[in-house]
Amino acid sequence: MKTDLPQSFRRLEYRSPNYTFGQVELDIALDPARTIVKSRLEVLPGKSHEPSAPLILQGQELEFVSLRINGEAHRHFELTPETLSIHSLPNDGKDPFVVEIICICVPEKNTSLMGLYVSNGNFFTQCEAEGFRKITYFLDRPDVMAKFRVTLRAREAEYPVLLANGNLLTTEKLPNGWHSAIWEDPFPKPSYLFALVAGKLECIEETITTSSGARKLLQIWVEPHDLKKTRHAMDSLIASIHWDEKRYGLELDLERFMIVAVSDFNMGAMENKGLNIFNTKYVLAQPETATDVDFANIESVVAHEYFHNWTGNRVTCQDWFQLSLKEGLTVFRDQEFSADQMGSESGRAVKRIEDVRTLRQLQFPEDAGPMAHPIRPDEYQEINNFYTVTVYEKGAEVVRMYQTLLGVNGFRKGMDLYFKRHDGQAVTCDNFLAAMADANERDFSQFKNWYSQAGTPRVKVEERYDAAQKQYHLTLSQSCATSPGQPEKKPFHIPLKVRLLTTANDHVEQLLELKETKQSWTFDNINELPVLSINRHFSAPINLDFAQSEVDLLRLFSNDDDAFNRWESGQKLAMQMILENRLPDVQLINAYRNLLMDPKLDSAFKELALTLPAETYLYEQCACVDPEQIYSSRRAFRRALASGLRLEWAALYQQMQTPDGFKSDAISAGKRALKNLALSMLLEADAPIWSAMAVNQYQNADNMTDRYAALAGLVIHGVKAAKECLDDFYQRFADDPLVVDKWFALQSSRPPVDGAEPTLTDVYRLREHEAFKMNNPNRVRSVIHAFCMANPASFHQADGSGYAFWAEAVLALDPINPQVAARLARALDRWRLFSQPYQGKMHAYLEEVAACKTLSADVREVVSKALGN
Ligand code: B3K
Ligand code: ZN
Repeated sequence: MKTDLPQSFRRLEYRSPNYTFGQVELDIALDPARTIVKSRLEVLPGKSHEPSAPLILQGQELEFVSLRINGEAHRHFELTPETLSIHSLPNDGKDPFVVEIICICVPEKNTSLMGLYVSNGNFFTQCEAEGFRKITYFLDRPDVMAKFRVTLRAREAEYPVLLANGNLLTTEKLPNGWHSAIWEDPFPKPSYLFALVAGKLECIEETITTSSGARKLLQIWVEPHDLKKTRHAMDSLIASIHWDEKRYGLELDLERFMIVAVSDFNMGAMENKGLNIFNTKYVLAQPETATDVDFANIESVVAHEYFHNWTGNRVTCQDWFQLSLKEGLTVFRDQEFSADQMGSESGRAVKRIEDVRTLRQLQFPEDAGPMAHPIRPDEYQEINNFYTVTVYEKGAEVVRMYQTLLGVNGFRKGMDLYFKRHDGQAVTCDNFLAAMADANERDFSQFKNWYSQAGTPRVKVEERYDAAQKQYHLTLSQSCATSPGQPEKKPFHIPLKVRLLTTANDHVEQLLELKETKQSWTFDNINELPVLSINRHFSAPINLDFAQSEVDLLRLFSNDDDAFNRWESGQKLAMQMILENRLPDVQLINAYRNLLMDPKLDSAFKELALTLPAETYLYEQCACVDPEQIYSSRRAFRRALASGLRLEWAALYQQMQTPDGFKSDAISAGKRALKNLALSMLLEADAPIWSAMAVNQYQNADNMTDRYAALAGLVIHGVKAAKECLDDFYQRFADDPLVVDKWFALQSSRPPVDGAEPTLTDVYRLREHEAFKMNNPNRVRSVIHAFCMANPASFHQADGSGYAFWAEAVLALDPINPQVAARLARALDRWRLFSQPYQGKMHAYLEEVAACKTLSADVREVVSKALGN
């Protein structure tokens, strides 16, 4: 009987496979309308093989042509839309046998961008998590690791370049204008790391020598007109390779490493073995077209994908529930890499602050909402929905906590043991934890709760100072709200860095390990009432419940030697005042002034310290969100900062100029960030006075950071000249899709402006623009996602118009690209947190989407979980 209930996959139902593969040979004749895939699979019985078990291969949207076993046509099989089940295997499948399959797929019709597809006339693949099954029938699961040899064939005039994983063995000219290339990957890999690329591409290349003295060829492949924008990505790749050798002793294991850029891509990039495929957004950069943030993102995504070569590819995941094993660890590695590239201690703090901001803005809401899941989920309906900020960013925080508990050297010992034990294997998060524990002889049994429990823990702080005994008593208690399917939580193992700040400056930082529900510590020889600095450097991903006085917070904001906590205290002060609808008082304005004018502090740090907590983070502090109230209270606070410090902003705007031509280093980027904040603050305070200066910056900038910041200032502050500059911007950059994306995104993410028409009116207009394309994910994200997910003040309208737009967009996108639609579907996750009429309207539109009978599994899971079904 067919049931309409969605299928759930459960972690505890993992079974090792009945069969596995030895050598895999693929022969792929590429044609957009009809690609013929021939596979030859050496099948072996799996470790726990059940005799006479059928061989069940996954396959989707394939046209089956033929099946042979050991060279003979085989007729004992069954086809469903998802599987090919083969019965009557030679000797009940107890001995190795060879399966040969021929099937056909249609890349030009593939708009989901999973499997084999066409973009700008070239072929690309995306196989993680389950895209390989759209190319051929296979054991498409990460614990089946096989050696691949791939023959690619295509018409040479249209597809002169043919790339696949590993090393190029031969190329050959074929009859009728076709040619072929044979690639072999020496390392066994799961199917999700398979990749091929074919088309009219060119590359820049470099040869480098790695630590063992081996020569390696590095290539970055792009469309010919983009070659001039690849230098930064190449430099980032070289820096990543050297960093991994130095920090972890991990060397590049292939003779050749390639990155290819594609403009139609569901996410940022993909770590296919030796053939990384990237969204153009994370490869192409030149100062004229990319901002400082783009440059930094490219560096970190290039590093991330490269680091996967060891953490993900050499050691991979047993099943998809273990995704954080590779993603959390690799994000941690790329964060550490980027921090090291900053070149200074305060630069490291800047990177840490940025990462924590992301965590709080995106992951904390997820962890408190209907899609909350542990970093190692227990259940999913569609794995693509679990490439989440929890698995990635909270996963990285969990890895960071090992390093906090063990020290950098202890962590390295754990990594060494992990590779020694598991190189070439598909393993679990438990294996990683065991390596960390065993290498350091530590008991991490309680630490496992970070893998099994969702939700952001809350740590309550109580303090008491005993002047007579010169003792300071600290009591910490932890709790964690319930999560879907998790009514009770066990206590977490929480590392907290603390320091007691005194005038004598005589207490040093300590690491406390909170393991009980409630635990106390006594500090002796404390000669005066100290100010507590806790969770320094954000040593644990928690919320603090600590009624620290505003006087103490101000002291920390002005003096804490931990730059992260200095920033943190300022954020807390601002947050409290905004939530209470207060404006900054004289003391706070003075503290901001001192910080801004302190010559010892990094400009980038100053910019972060003066940036207010995001609206979505403020929402999470409320029992019942009134989005308009939060927006106006935050905006009023900002306006007060702008006008209270207008002399300083004007002075900084001049001081932070970088007149000697564009430089991309962190110091120069920090100056630009602070200068552009100053510009935005001046416009906030007195737009009519400063708009000419902003227009001037827009017109004369020699780099995109400055040009875009000026344009954004004009648009956001509703300056009349904005329209003309927006038109000019489009004209200038109309042939550069990544810049056109910025143009769209800026307009879609504009907050409400007094007297101007609502942003949504613009968004409807943008959707009709000649350059808008519903099947290009970057373009869709720059218009639709930017409005629904990065513009809370315009999205949440009391008349529900934003939600109506959302529902229509989700339903329109779903048949084209379920992954991109499902991401958008999550915009209403937190509906229960809102006041009326917002809450009721969101609920109604969620129901409307859920009522659609033909939803993809991706969107179905998101909306049904949001509705609590
Ligand atoms: N591993 C890929 C993400 C694949 C997403 C599939 N839906 C990129 C990364 O994390 O490096
Ligand atoms: Zn990754």
